[in-house]
Amino acid sequence: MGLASEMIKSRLLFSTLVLSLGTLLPSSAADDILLITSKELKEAWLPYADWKKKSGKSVKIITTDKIAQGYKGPDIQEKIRLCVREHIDSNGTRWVVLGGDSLPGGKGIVPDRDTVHVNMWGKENDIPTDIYYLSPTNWDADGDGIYGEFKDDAKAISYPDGKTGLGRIPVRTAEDIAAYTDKVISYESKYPKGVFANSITYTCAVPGAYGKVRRSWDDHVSKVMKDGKLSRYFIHETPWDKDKPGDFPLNPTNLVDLMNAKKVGKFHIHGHGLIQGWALENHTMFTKKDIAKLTNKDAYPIITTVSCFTGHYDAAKDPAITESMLRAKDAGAIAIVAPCREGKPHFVTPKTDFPLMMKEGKMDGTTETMTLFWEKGIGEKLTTGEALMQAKTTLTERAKRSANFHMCLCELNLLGDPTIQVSP
Ligand SMILES: [Ca+2]
Ligand SMILES: [Ca+2]
Repeated sequence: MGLASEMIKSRLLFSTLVLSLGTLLPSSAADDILLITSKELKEAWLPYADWKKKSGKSVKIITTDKIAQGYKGPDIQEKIRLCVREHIDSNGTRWVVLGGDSLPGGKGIVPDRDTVHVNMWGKENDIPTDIYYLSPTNWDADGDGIYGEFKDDAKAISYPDGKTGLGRIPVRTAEDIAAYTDKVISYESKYPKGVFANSITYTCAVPGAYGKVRRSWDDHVSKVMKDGKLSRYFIHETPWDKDKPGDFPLNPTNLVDLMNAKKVGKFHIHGHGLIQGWALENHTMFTKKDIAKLTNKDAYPIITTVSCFTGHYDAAKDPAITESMLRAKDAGAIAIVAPCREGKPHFVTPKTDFPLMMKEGKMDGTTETMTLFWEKGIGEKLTTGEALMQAKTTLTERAKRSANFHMCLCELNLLGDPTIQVSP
């Protein structure tokens, strides 16, 4: 046996050893972060990966065409799921970043998995469900190619276990990635201390929702933000009212000023919305033209919002307002939890729960998910991706019992970096 074959033999032995020890190795040998993107955008993600490595997290970037070649499945989404699971199970992956936007019909940079849900308007076939990618099971128990059917696929649906953080950064170009990476580096190295870190503003443009929005803070988030500064920016009440209650209107100009003042690091935006914006007071709408007025460099808030369609990242029409907030250079937001479609109040028993929401402020599934996101993220010092996944873990039992909650867990995606702290 020659020297070369001896070397090959010992290398083989070594790789077998590494493979078998894979799960026991320290995190430096694991892929802490798995980032999935297209072949074209891989290079643009390298500075992001370098930054994460500097802060002690190992990163593996894998492209969708490598995944398409390396895994077996009926479509690219199933192959992505298998790839993600392999990394979680064998390489110790703790965060999964879907590094690109999606388009209808399994297209886009990192296509989403559409799941089917029956809503009050009939069948809705296309709820983009990023948690599918964490699932050990394939969400199509009856094998009909329709995913996530509440009854027929129940055996193959699994919700996040909270151990792996997941998020999608819905970028389209190398410029988007560079702008977003700058914001991540700023967030992790120059996070404003003091009032920005300790402030949360709840905006509410729908009087019928005041009750549950109040209780989100009073009964929950206030418990983990003990010295936190709360502001309620409701149509009929703000801390900035002068002569009479509500005379400081909840409109785009005032919201832009509030973000530019760099004094609030956490927002919950409650009210109606469309793909292009948040509906505010007096039929005004916060849109891309307002984002152009943002100058909140180095003070990027995290936002949760229940407003319909604001998280509709997977549409042919692009960008959604949340995408504009994330892609904005030197301005906007760092992470957003938003509904991709109607964002309706989800209840297990709507008949009795809905009146309770109106009367006592009982929180619906959407408001509860976002409240849990803040509670866990702040209280347990989690990253955004971990906080949202753990919120969903908490609601799993209800999702198994109720098609409404099943939809709730599917339609609320994290847009933004899942590896950053909710409260640095
Ligand atoms: Ca099915
Ligand atoms: Ca999009």
